[in-house]
Amino acid sequence: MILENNPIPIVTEKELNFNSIILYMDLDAFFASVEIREQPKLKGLPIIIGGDPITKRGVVSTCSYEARKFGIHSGMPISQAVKLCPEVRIVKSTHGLYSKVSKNIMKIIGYYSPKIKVSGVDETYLDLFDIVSDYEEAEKLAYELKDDIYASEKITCSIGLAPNKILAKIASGVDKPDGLKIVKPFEIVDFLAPLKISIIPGVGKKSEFFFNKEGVYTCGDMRSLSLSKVVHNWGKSGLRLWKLVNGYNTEEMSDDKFSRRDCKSISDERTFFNPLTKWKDVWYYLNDSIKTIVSSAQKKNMQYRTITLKIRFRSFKTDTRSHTIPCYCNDERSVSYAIKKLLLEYKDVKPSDIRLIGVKISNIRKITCEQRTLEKFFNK
Ligand code: DCP
Ligand code: MG
Repeated sequence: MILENNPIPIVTEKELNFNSIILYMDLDAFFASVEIREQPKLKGLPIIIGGDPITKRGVVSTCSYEARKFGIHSGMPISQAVKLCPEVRIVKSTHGLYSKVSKNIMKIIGYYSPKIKVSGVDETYLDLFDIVSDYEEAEKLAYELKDDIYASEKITCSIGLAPNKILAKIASGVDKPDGLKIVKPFEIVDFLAPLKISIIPGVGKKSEFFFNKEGVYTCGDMRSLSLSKVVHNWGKSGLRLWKLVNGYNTEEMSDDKFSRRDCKSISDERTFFNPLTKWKDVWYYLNDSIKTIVSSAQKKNMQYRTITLKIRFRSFKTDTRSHTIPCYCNDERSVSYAIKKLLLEYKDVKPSDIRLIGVKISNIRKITCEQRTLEKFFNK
């Protein structure tokens, strides 16, 4: 039974703990940003993506932030949007391009954490628990991610950093576009208090109406209600919201179905159609592969521990040998050393029997800002 004067009833141990740092990324006006990138003359104009520019039929997929100032939004009939802003430009959508951009961006994000949950074409959650040690590091990582995305696709995104997925998503929306908002565990209550109750995912128009009827407009209003009233009026879902606005962790660990993305290797291969006669020549091509891989990893700020040598013989038999070093590295010397060591195992083979050689680095992780600073310091 819940007592009126009991301030924190039925809050479990788990709900008092925040162990993770979650990053939520959402691209800004995604389809519109891609179209503006493709046609820079559209920059700064109110534009709509979707429907037919000639007949002005269909619905708005999305619109630029300039168009949003007129009250235009996704899902609105284009006829209505044109009434709100007669000079609005209507741009037909090019879906193939959006999915290509989305895939590229998700690949970049995958380099930052193996724990990634893509939740839509332009949005993703990353669990940074194993990657950073505090919010300061998480902030640096978030800025790097924003820069990487912009450098690659010339579009901006907004990021929320918070102890759980719900809060990270809410945070990402408050400084849009090109925003970065951090909500640390002890800031949750003050952060949520002025925000409309409908900001919480799952609170739709209907529930908002019922909350408003009871005088609950903001998260702060919800917080000021007694728990017994909340539970009496709105049952379990009310209790969940009450806990959220009071700064408890309402997310079960089992909710965090992050998939582990193991797109974590970089490789390079060379095929010799004409047989090589000397080991010196084999090494020349291997060295070239090593240089290509190391430079690609350095550009992506990746470190690695496992180095693999692949050899395919003229008989098409393929051999791979790997070497894992005790600590992460990202220099040419370590890869070269490991490959030389692995190559020694083939010293009795005739170079002319080799059809293909390949080098792969795996067991990869993104270098955090702190590690990079340390490396720079030691390499001075
Ligand atoms: N989209 C759509 N129809 C909708 C909503 C969205 O086709 N009713 C498409 C177009 C959007 C993309 O999905 O560009 C991503 O949706 P978002 O809700 O993230 O909206 P935007 O990225 O466009 O804008 P924001 O800056 O608010 O994230
Ligand atoms: Mg978006």
